[in-house]
Formats: sequence, C-alpha cells, structure tokens
Amino acid sequence: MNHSLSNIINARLQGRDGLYRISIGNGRFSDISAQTGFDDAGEGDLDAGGNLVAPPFVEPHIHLDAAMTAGEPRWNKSGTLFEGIECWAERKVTLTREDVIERAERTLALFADHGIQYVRTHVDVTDPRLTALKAMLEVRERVADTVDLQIVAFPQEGIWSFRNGKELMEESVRMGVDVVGGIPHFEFTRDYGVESVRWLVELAHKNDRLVDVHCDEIDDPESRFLEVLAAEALRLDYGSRVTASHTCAMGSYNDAYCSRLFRLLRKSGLRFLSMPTESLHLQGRFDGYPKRRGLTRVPELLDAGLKVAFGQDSIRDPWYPLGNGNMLRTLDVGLHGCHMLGMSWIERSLELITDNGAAAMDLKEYGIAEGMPARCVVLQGQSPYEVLLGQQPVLASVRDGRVLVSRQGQGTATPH
Ligand code: 17E
Ligand code: FE2
Repeated sequence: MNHSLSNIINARLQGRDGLYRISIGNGRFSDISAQTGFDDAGEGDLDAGGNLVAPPFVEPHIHLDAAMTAGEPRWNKSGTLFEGIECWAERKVTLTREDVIERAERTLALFADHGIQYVRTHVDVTDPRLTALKAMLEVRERVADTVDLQIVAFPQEGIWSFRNGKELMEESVRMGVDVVGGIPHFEFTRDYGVESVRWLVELAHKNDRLVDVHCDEIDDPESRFLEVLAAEALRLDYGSRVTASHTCAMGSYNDAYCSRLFRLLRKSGLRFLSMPTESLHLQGRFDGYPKRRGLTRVPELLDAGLKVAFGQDSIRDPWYPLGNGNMLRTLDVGLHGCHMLGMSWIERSLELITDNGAAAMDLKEYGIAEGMPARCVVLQGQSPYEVLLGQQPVLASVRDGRVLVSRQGQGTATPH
C-alpha cells in the first residue's frame, strides 16, 4: 500500500487526554488539534479508531547478517554466547552477497510489518572479505524508502584478537559504516579489551561516527569495560553518540562498585541497550542455582536519568532460535526480567522501544510533533497497558505520510 494521507483522525496520544486530528502536509506533521468527539473519516483520512498513535518502533540492536541462519551448519547446543560465535564462524565462511541481502531484507520486511522504521544492525567485520558489510551497505540503500538503517562495524572475533582487526575496522569506516563497534569482553586479555575500547572510540570520534559497543556481555562481575567506555565518552564529550549494548555484567557487579560507576555514567550521558530475550537465554549458563538473569540494571539506569532501550538482538540465528519482529514481545519479556511490571513503569514502557531507541540511534527528527516527518504507528489499544496486554500487530505504519502497512484490528479497542 502506498497512499498519501491528509490526516490521521480519532488518535489517542500518550500523556494527553481525548482524541486528536493529526494533519499531514508534504510528508510532515503540519498540525495536531484536539477533537471534541469521534469524527467521521473523509477522503485521505486514516481513522485510528481511538487507538494510541505512537512514533514508529525502533529496533536499535540487531544482527541482520546472521538473521535466519539458526541451525546452519549446526545448532547451538549449549546455548552460550561462545558456542554461538563458533557456529557463526562456520556459517560466516559460506556467506555470499545474495545470501546476506535475501535474509536481511526478509527480516526487515518482518520488522516493517510490525511498525519498525528505524533499525541499527551490527555487521561482523572480522572477515577478510567483508562480504556481509558490502552486502549490508547495499541493503541500506535498497530499503531506504521504508526503513532508516544504521550499520555498525562489529568485530565479532575481536579487534586486538583477530588478524588485521584494526585494518578491517578502518576499512569499514572508509566504506561508510555509521557506527563503530567493539567487543572488549571477548578480546583475549583485559588489556586488549581496554586498548580496543580506547582505540575504537577515537576512531569513531575522528571520523564523526557513532559508537555502539557490545560491552560486558558476560556474567563475569570482573568484566569492567563499561567504565572505560564511559570515561572515554566523557573525555571527548561524546556521550550522546556512544551506546553501551548489553552490559550484562552490571547485573553481577556489587552495589558499592555500582554506586561509584553510576556517578561516571550520569556524567557521561551514555546510551544503554538491553536485549532481554537474548540475555535471559545466553547468560546464567555457567551458574547452578541460584541462577542469574544476566540483565543489566535497567530501572536503576532509568532512575539515574539515562536513556535505556530494548532490542531484539537476534532473529533465528546461532545465538537465539526464536524472534518474530514484534517489539511488544521484547518489551513484555524485558519488563518481566527487570521487575518493571509496576504500573508506573508500564505506563512509560513504550519509551523503551521508541524514544530511548531513537536517542541511542541519535535520530535528529523523531516523534509526533508539528514539523516532524509524518512517521507513526497506530497501535491496538488506548493506553500502553492495553497495548502491552494484547501485543497485537500495529494497525498501521505511516512513513512521510504514506501508509506502509495497514490491517484490521482484533477488536481490542472500543471507541467511547
Ligand atoms: N554476537 C555477540 O557477540 N553477541 C550477541 N548477543 C549476538 C551476536 C547475537
Ligand atoms: Fe548483539
């Protein structure tokens, strides 16, 4: 579907009472006005039917190069991050351009159907041929009408610990990645990890790129690369462009250390991404009972005023066999895993898959406000609580005034 809209009517907006008419002109929101009651739809109107209208969902952390390869050439039997990396290394040598493009686009189509219009993908650049990166740079252009795709140069097997790791990262920057990645907890030594973080932040800074590091994705309480990342971000005044992904080890840090760490985190203004389905599955694997959840301190970070978002991380890949593109599923699991089912968290929960993801991606124009690009989703429910209860697919996804997706509802929303 591709029709251009003039208005979205009978829209409910977060944090505001009543119904709204959202007008669109030249692909942007031109006016948002309160209605006195339900309006009838005219030519060019999309009727939200009293449902919540939100900015598009953001998927800030996914590995599209590995998506849809679960079981190839073998299944991850232990369920650890480390066996996943081994399985992937075996699959990686068979990658072709067509293979990567086909799986990435199939996954993005699934995402689009669920109202995701912004995606940040990691792409493994520990490959002397850089096959996946070359393909993903093509995908970024091919899908631009339906999704903003950011590409991270992700050194899956390390920068210091992989042959020509630095050169491959530098080449990826020259080829046009948006974001510089890292994996300090997987480097051979602690020193390698520290040096790699300092080096990669510098690389990003001097080339005007963002940073998103797989940081402390391990239950080891002594994995403390987050402090190095935060200190570098602070030193360069770069915090709003630097993301710490996973930080699972923070779930194992002692509180005395965390209290010192949080002072630095607040000063640095770093962004945080937690991948709850993935970390619940991959972490805690070396524990007996009690068994750790492997999640970072999401409510504590939010309480400290930091931006935290959830991501899916995997869709049917060597690390995680499930996933369906529905961010409401990820949100549901994350709220459970982080003890965030109190109503005050539920009421603000959509920020974890919208605004905070947009902050991590450093999006300049995002949100439902006059003058912004006319991009939004119509959800099934009148409140975040109802949306979360149903976890139904979006009723519509609108991009620059064009309807990308629309479907009939499940009858959860009752106009009144
Ligand atoms: N690679 C990694 O290091 N960690 C992950 N969670 C995935 C890939 C999915
Ligand atoms: Fe990841």
